[in-house]
Amino acid sequence: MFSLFYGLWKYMFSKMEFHVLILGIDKAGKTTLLEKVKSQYSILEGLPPDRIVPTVGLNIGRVEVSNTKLVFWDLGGQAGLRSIWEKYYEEAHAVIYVIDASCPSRFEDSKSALEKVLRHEDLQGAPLLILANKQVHHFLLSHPRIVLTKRKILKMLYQLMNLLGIWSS
Ligand SMILES: Nc1nc2c(ncn2[C@@H]2O[C@H](COP(=O)(O)OP(=O)(O)O)[C@@H](O)[C@H]2O)c(=O)[nH]1
Ligand SMILES: [Mg+2]
Repeated sequence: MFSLFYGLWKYMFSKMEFHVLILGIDKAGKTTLLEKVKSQYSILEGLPPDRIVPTVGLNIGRVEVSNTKLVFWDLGGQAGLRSIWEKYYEEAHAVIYVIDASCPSRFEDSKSALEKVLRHEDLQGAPLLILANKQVHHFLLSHPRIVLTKRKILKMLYQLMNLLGIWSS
């Protein structure tokens, strides 16, 4: 009887946990995005942009938003590392696909990597959020800077929570 009540109590009060994959080709801005989300939502400081190095394995970020645990998996995007992505698909609840909007010469590479992601059977039905990163306004072109503002991060997480069915718009 105790275990029945304990199970029910755990079910009612444990926080839901979702796994979110951050994918995209190298240098799209995936790790920068993760660090921004971390600095916004956890007590741990995110890494400043100048201390972010190319990702070889996996970066993990855990945050709590509105009583929900979000676990972000940021994977390396170099061509030789993309075959690892699919190992995470089965356990992923959603995908954020990051594109470097300031680099048209790599759009084709980014597109074909995304098409491969979309074709994979383990991701069928999983929500996809595409982030066109590094959109710099023309008046900022002479002073490129990180444009992932707090407002944009909040908007992105809001959309993600909607896609996951946690909030409805
Ligand atoms: N201007 C600008 N640069 C960015 C932005 N996000 C990332 N970067 C830069 O793009 C480079 C690659 O970023 P990184 O997060 O390592 O990309 P990843 O390989 O996809 O993880 C770094 O020099 C970042 O500082 C952004 O929103 N605006
Ligand atoms: Mg990275």
